[in-house]
Amino acid sequence: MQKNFSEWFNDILRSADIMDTRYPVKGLYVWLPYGLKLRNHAFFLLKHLLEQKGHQEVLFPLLIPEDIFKKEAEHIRGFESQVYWVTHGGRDKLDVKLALRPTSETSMYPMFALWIRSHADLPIKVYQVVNIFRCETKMTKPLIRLREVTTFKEAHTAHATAEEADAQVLEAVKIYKSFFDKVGVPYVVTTRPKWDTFAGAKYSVAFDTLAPDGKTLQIGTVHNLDQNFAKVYDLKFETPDGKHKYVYQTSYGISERVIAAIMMTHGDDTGLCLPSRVAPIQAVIVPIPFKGKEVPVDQVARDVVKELATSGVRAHLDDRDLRPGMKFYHWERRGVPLRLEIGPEEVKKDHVIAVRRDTAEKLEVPRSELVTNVKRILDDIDSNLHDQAWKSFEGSITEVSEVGAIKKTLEKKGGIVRVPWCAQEECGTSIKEQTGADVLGQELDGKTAQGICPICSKKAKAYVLMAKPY
Ligand code: 5CA
Ligand code: ZN
Repeated sequence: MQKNFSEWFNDILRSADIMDTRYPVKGLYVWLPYGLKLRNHAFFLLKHLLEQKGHQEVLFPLLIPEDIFKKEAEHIRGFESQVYWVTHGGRDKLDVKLALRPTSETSMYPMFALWIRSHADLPIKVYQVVNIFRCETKMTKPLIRLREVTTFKEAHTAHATAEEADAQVLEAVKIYKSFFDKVGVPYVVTTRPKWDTFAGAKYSVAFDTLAPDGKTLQIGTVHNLDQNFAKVYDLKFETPDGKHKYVYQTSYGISERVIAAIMMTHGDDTGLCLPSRVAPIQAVIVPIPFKGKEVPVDQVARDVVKELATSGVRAHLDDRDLRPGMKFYHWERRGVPLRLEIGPEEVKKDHVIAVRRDTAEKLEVPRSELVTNVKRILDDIDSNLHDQAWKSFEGSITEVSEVGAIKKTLEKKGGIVRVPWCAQEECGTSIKEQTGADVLGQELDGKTAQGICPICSKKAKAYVLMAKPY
């Protein structure tokens, strides 16, 4: 899988019923039922975490009038080359072209201006999960680089002070960390260099994980927008002492790229291996009938499914007329975390055989303790997947302090290199140019730097992380 990651990924999308990639428009793909369930479970977790921290869900229109879209100069410079335009309504040319949102700052903030009157209206913390359109020029890839991002969770906030906006960035980082932790996807968090900051933001913080081929994948970003958008969209509020001030804003987003991250982080040569928290089916029950003993086996299998389902486990009975071995393979490929086998022997002994997808371990579970045991094993699978993924992720971060070694490490081993840096932008761009690798940024909670900058030989003030990104 490491060697042929791309092939593995494309293969598994179809054979595990995640997506059909044959839609006749570049960068657009079709979600299949099983994949869509996986997506829904993952985004349900994320929405729940946001709601717990006071974010409220909203839903804005897809179309943005050109004049409004073009108000924030930096933002436009960043997105202009990627915007799809609606120019006609039927046969008639529109007076004002309409942009298909590439992200929603410019559709939301004019409305925020109408909502915000006084300090009592702040903070605003909203989010939506929508489709966005970006005419990406880099090679498109299902789930990873789309032209229609179908699942764009974007949060937008407005605050009275700069400090509150900074604090909001940290809250967002914390929310994203717990989300990625829940699905066992390891990450580094960095402040992006100036040249890679979101269009219109003061600074951007990003989460990156690793693909099996050694390239990094940006799986989420948090931006401090400062007053940049507030000034052009006139987002003012009245302070308690009657002054009028612009608000401070943040925005942060995660897309279905995280589904790709979940798939590639835990998958293996057999197929997917899904954390139970997001698995569409958490336990699949496979009856192993023997001639003449079908009746009790089928009955027990039905009872087991019912018992699990009523106690909140997503259980599925595979009673198709196929050999058990075929069924095993079918569900292993789709990453179902736990398989329960029931044959005549199990009926007689009043237990079931549980087989873990992550370790292939076989366990006997007494019927009397079925539900508690299944739930415990599922939790155990999730924490095992999490720990395994972090272990291998940490092993792919290499400390390097010379230009030659940075290049060599990224070529031979891939992954991420941690480089001491003087904190001057010129040295950052120079490392990038000399190595051909990208600077992810400065680690958010990085250790104090030691050593010297590989470019200017001055004492290091920080570490930068570098990699070859997707
Ligand atoms: N308005 C801000 C915050 S919501 C924004 O648009 N940020 S972003 O451009 O960085 O996008 C947020 C996340 O969406 C990225 O970190 C990346 O994981 C994902 N993303 C961006 N573009 C694509 C794309 N073309 N296909 C799939 N995922 C994407
Ligand atoms: Zn330097």
